[in-house]
Amino acid sequence: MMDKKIELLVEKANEIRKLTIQSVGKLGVGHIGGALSLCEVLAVLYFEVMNVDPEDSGMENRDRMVLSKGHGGPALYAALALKGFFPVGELDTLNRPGTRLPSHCDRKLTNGIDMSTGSLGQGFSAAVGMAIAAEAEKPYMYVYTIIGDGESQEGQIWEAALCAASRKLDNLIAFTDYNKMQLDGMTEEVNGLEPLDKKWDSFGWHVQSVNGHDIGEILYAVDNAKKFKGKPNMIILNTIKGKGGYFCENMVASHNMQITEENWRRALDILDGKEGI
Ligand SMILES: Cc1ncc(C[n+]2csc(CCOP(=O)(O)OP(=O)(O)O)c2C)c(N)n1
Ligand SMILES: [Mg+2]
Repeated sequence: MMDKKIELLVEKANEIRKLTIQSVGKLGVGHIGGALSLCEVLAVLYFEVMNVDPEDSGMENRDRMVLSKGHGGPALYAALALKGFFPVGELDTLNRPGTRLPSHCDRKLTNGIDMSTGSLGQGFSAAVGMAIAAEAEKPYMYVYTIIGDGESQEGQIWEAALCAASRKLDNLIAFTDYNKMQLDGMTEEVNGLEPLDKKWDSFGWHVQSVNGHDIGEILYAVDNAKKFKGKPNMIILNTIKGKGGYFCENMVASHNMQITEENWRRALDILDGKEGI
């Protein structure tokens, strides 16, 4: 029998996935692939792990989260809305004029967003900076951050990685969304990262590698990371770009694609078990 906690988180990930497909689908275009690979980790972070309070989104002692691959914003917005940071109905304003939910994260616009991101590499550096500040002032706080695999080709990622390791930032828990695809191709063909786990290890990080769509594995890895002292943590999430969207799953073209009404409505039916693929 599935553990009750895991069952609930699987359900949350499913809700995040459906709301992401719906909001990007209603807009008709967007970064659907790299949003859908994040649903499970966001469910774990926002519905189990992180100390955040939607009633007091600026609370001093909250954990911080930086979605460094800021184009995954739509999935993060779905998680924040479900958590209660703003009404779920507001997701329908995604990336429209006057919205508080632009396609890339903006901390000045959106309740619950800790860092503005979109320029690849920068969010990760900001997260390292937050962890340095937290270490000095708030030893109980954790900083979580998610980078992409294509994003990992940025030199800035590795500068920040060096800094975090040299300062032994064990309050930093980073994830790589290792969906093996970037904007215009397979990551290994564009500028390969393998062996990715060994690279992080040799940079002085505590590394774990899990199935990024398995809630139990993610939970276990975060728990391990919290117990580990003396090194920053990298959890490599082996994921599938476009996971759960029949029209975009495992497709490079899912990076930023047009979506028809039939696409998104049918995808929701399939996820609800009303129809086969
Ligand atoms: C500095 C910088 N260069 C280029 C881009 C354009 N860009 C946005 S997403 C992306 C691909 C990122 O790939 P990956 O990190 O694998 O994310 P995924 O698409 O898998 O979510 C690129 C090149 C950017 N946002 N910032
Ligand atoms: Mg990728």
